[in-house]
Amino acid sequence: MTENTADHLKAYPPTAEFAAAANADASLYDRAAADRDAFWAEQANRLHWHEPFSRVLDWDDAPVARWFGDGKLNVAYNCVDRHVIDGHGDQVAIHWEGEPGDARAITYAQLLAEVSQAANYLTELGLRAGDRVAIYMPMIPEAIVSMLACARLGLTHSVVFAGFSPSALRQRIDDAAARLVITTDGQWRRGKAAPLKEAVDEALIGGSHSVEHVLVVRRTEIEVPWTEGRDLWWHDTVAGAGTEHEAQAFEAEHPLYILYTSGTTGKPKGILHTTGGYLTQVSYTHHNVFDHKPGQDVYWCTADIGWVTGHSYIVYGPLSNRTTQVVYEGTPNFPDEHRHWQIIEKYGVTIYYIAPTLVRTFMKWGREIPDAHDLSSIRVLGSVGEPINPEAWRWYREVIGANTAPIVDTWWQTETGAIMISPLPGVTTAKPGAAMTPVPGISAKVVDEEGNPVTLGETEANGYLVLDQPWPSMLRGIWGDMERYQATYWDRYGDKGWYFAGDGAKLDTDGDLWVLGRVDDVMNVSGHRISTAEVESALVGHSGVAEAAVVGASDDTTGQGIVAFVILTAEAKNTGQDLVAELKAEVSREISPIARPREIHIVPELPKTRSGKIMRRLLRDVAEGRELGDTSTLVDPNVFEAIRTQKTNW
Ligand code: 6R9
Repeated sequence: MTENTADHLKAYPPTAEFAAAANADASLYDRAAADRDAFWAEQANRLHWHEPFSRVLDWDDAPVARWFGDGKLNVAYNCVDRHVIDGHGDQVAIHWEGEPGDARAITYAQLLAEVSQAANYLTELGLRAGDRVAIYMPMIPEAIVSMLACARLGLTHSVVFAGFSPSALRQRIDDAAARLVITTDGQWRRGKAAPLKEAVDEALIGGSHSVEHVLVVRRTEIEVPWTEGRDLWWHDTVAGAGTEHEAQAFEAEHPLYILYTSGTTGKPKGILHTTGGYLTQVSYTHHNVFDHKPGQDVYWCTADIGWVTGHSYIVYGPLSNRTTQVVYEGTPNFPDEHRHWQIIEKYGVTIYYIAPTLVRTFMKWGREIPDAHDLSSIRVLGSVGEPINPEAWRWYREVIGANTAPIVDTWWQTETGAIMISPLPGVTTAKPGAAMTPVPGISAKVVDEEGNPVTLGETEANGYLVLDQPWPSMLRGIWGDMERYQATYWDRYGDKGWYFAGDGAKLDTDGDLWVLGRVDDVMNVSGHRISTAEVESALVGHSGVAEAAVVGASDDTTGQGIVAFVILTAEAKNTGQDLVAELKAEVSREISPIARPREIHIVPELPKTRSGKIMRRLLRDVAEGRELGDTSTLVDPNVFEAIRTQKTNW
């Protein structure tokens, strides 16, 4: 298969100025390679340990690791108290921006007082270390306060995205046997107050054996159903609790949180993370990958706390590094498409971390929108969640980053807990669309079915991404199902002891790593392995295409045939057959004739999960004319009607 070599040739080295002031330098790689344990011990010692550790890694019980196992620490102390004690109590921790336009600036001293109040009240409720707490809240400060209060008390939180249905919530509450649910009366969505407490009540219908109380923050002031004795208002309870609370130390392997992530099929997996190793790696990566400078930068990660990116790069990583950050409650186009750029201007955001799907949405809306704003404060751009196509990468850098800001394309997963593969700004010469190399201290390989390293010759080599060494923020299991943990991640390369990430990847001739997407998104056409992401990238490279999703549909002759769904840009005229022919030719040109789509459907929308991932499984159902599978995690299940009725099949 020929490759789009032009993309590989144009690389973006750091400027001398950025490199000179960067947190990271190339020696990190050497030091990590020379003595991995010593390197991670050094990173762990960026944190405050109530009791120091003597052993770095214990892998005797593989695949369950113990990192810094005999050390003790308190996560919330590290994220809040420490900064106040060091004299930074007046620094703003959170510039919170509500959807309706209300705003709050919360300093580290105020955050400490609020977390202490919540910790005091949760203790009064009888919650004890090890108990589970479900958090089902929109992006408001109390959500972060709740997470930190749990961490402070050694309670294990399970944050459930507030867009999930009552049945999804119930499943998660039951699986973790949560004793408490923290929620809000409602949440703002495009100017309307949508009920949330009501959804909790629905989830608890028929009684839950585990839930004793529901703690409710008032946000929208809508009416809520109320169960006396069980339900409690935050403002009547937490808000009146004492503002002082002494943090106790917990063992480094004490559970911090469970976060559910959907597997390809079946019941969601409760990914379990612990404290010492997790905090070490989120803190270290946030410092080096985003080049974050405490007291100077204004950081904004636009994820929701319902996803791992919110856990690691809104709450634990940034706060452990004394970050001043923006937290925004709403969507990027409320009240209009200028919202993100207004927020960046208002707070002088310097580091901006989003998903590629958002970049492509901004492209669809048109560059005149960001161009109408002063975005000159931005100095680092981040990408996460899916492969970023070179076209979007270049647009992001040029339009949002003034053609100077480095882009860090960060590969990681709910399971890895923290960033694993990414350029380091100021160090790495980045290539559009490549996650590049594992960060110092992390080891990854691209291997074939049998576990042999893919060999680089004249061309690039494709294979599976594996992690061949344990890492500090790795998951410690699937809650309540250690067999599934073993089977999902470790059996595939069981004899080697490698973690199977479920992603395809390629190494280019420089040995740099490109993540191609989930393995089930890699198509096999006439024996050639072609990534859906590569074809999508080629399609989006055409000026008429705003977004594209590609699936492999079964084909009698070739094994799989490539079926593409595209949304056109506002300017592009749907010239029907001509445009489709042109797009097919474009893919042939950009990748190879073997990647030429069998069918291209022009559609008004693409089906996406609430975290912004395209549901290719459902598109495959459409492409193969099957009944649709489970659509419960879609943002808008009606999107399929639109696709079915409007798709034009050439
Ligand atoms: C953090 C997060 C994990 C899956 C992962 C991969 C995809 C994430 C990526 C990327 C290419 C990147 N993914 N980052 N693919 N380049 N920079 O997204 O976690 O929701 O668990 O998803 O997302 O396929 O396996 P999660």
